Amino acid sequence: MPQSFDFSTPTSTGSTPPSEFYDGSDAVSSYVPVISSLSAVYSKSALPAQEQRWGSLVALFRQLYPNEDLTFIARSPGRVNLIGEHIDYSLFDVLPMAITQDVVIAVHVGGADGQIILNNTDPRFPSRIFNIADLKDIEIDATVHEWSNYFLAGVKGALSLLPLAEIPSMHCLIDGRIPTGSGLSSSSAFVCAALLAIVTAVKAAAPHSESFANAVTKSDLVQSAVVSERYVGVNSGGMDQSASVFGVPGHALRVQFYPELKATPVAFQSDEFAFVIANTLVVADKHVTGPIHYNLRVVETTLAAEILANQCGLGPLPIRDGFGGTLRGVVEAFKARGVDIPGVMNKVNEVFSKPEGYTLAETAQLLGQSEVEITQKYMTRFPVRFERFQFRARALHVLEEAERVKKYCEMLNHAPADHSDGDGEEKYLRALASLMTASHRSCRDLFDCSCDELDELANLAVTNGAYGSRLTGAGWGGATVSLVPKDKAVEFVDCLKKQYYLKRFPGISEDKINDAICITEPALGSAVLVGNYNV
Ligand code: NG1
Repeated sequence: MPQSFDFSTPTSTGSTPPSEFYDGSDAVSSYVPVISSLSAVYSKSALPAQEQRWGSLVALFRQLYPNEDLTFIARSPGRVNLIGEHIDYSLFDVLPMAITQDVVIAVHVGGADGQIILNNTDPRFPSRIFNIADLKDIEIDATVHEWSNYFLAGVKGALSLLPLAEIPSMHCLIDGRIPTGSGLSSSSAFVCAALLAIVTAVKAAAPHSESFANAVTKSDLVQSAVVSERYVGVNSGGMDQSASVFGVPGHALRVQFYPELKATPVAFQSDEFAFVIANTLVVADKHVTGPIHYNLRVVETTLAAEILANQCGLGPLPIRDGFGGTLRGVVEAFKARGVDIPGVMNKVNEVFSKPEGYTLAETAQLLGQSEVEITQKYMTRFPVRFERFQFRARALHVLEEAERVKKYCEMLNHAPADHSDGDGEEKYLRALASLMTASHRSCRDLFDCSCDELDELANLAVTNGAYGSRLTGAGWGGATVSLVPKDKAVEFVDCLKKQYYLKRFPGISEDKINDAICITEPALGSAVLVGNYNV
């Protein structure tokens, strides 16, 4: 018999939800919070719309599964990356934050049919049914663009985390509110939510067993989600999953991958600014364009690292996730030999002296390996298409961007003492934001991951009063993030509406524009919501 879902018990009085799940220590090793109130997830301003949305979700769930209890709802958010683009897979720190937009999965656990049933609130994604017995060795066909693949990636992750556990029947309704291809990590949020839903279902089905599900930490979820997402065809880094799972309200997250995964919440020292996300509405689907964009950049940076190690006699580099060496490995090896970052940059310029880039044959020569060997090692699981590798530009972007992240974090940690003076605060924010603008330029000129629309939005942002602006996420479309004075944020959004959206897309609806551009705040990461019903 269906039970009611209780969203009440608001406890928040400020504009952001209470950081009750962050005790000021390491945000990584703890468990995903189980909560009973939406006010623990969403800020006061976001709450009314979210209550309505969740209410509709529960109503639809009951319509679809009239005789089934709603056991729990798993939720994982998207993220915006403030700075540190395309450097996570080289194992350098990045600084994302979780956002309000998320993927939620309402689940009934424990039917007798041995099935996972997936329904989606979005009619573009038709229902899917899987027999759990067939999922043990399921192969995901990454060449087919199929929405349920992201859930299956979660199944793979759960089976690797809990190899001895039985997945129970799960009847699900999924609602995703992160626009796909917007650079806000809809795919990772989906994989994280699916993985969390499955692990939670395992636990709900056997609450008293000594199941490993009781021991799955946030860190386990992240590491498993990163590996799982690769089944969908992207050679992903770990930033998105980290932000989605570890997010802390009111904080950015400094995510470190070296020497091991660590996420440190970073508070903002000023409340005189806001972040505005603006979607270009150019869909950047890295699962489709991987071979010429994302996966190719992973290959270029990996080969650049291997070549530097070979040419500079650094010896074999530690291998990232069974794939290859990293530029972080190169920096560490040079550091051990007394060479600093400017020194490493000089080496990059020396070793990669050809401005036109490198053919596969030239790459083979620099690496001392055959073309076949290189193709097999680096370009077979995730195929790429290229004419020449641009090792110098890609490596310089990575090294410079990593330095910008360091500076940005230092600035966040040590705000100037003269905050009371308005000028001091503005100067501070401008300096912070100038790192973001420099990051955009580097993404555009060195990493070649921008596009005309992103450049236009970033420029419009600065001419309309933003302190700084940059593309966020993988690029080639998707969104920008701008740091703007708080008291001008609403006016700023209006200007971009007129100067970008209404100009480029005449006749675009108000709703579409409002979905595309928003003032955002750092939100809570993954959570499981349990109402006053029988778990
Ligand atoms: P998007 O495509 O914006 O979700 C991708 C990667 C990140 C990171 C950024 C670039 C995945 C799942 N996400 O993010 O790890 O490399 O590009 O900084 O591959």
